[in-house]
Amino acid sequence: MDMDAFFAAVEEQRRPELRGLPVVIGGSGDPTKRGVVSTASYEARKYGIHSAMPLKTAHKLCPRAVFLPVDYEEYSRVSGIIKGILRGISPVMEDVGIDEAFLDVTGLNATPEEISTEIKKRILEATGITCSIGFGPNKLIAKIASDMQKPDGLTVITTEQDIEDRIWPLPARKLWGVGPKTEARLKGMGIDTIGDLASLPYDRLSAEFGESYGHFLHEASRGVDDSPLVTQWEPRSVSRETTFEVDAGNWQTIARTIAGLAKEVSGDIRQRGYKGRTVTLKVRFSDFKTLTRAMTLGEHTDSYETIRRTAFQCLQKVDLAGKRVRLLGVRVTGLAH
Ligand code: TTP
Ligand code: MG
Repeated sequence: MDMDAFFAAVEEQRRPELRGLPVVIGGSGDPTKRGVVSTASYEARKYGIHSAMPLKTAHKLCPRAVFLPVDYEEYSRVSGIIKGILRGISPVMEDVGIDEAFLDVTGLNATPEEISTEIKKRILEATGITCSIGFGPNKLIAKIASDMQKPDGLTVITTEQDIEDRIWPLPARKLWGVGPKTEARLKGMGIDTIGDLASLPYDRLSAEFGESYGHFLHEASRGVDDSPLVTQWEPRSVSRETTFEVDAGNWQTIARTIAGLAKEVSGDIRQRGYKGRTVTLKVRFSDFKTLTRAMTLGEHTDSYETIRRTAFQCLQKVDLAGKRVRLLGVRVTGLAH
């Protein structure tokens, strides 16, 4: 989720007379003084005004635009309301910036359209402003999708075919982690789109960009991204983890261990009189690479069966092929009495 023209939208909300006018937020709000544009309303963008442009340039492009100073305090207050709404939809939220967040809605038993409608409705009711939402199998795709139909957009990218049809035609620059320098080098290699990038053999990319970044580009251009949501520390969670004496490669050993951890966790939360809504599985491989997979349930539970089953569903989202596991953990959050 990414808010539309966020600072400008907040200003237009508290000063309705500004609506529909070109509005530019930046610096002290005086375009004759030094300072850059923080953001411009969509009306102002029609004149070519954009973030990071000097205020003076913006003023030249559109002298009749309304220039306002940045009021972080107010934008942070509105941002807090929005993040609270998102957490109410699913507690697995990564807070990315003042107007942006990732939400893990796996297991919410609702369609992207239903979830999106609910989020947009609640945010509009509480703040009067609109946002754009992108759905995807991972953060990389969701982020790109959120930007594809602004403002008040909803873009759902779920299948391989969607990635080929809708992500591949985009300029390579739209890929997270591709900045202007990489873009220029890619152009020199005749690579313009994400699809062009995806068609390059890995060897070519690693020769040009090194193994690590080459690997990233290779995977990202195919829509592959395993990075977990970085959620905030939650004081109320119950977890258990265990490190194997010898790294485990056997699925049965892994499954038995997860079941054992789920049993301990469920016993613990029951004893404390809690029920939880989100189950997170943590897997650390023998190379110390660690990932988490979380699922949020429709209702709170303290049932061993449910926690175990949900942890197993998380396990299904982990690629174990050819890997050995060093550590496993099960955590339950979203606790309520
Ligand atoms: P963005 O989400 O990048 O921009 P936006 O919300 O204004 O517009 P869009 O509809 O395209 O998402 O950034 C969020 C806020 O962060 C933005 O309102 C102002 C601030 N910001 C800056 O202060 N400087 C910058 O260079 C950028 C890009 C944003
Ligand atoms: Mg935004």
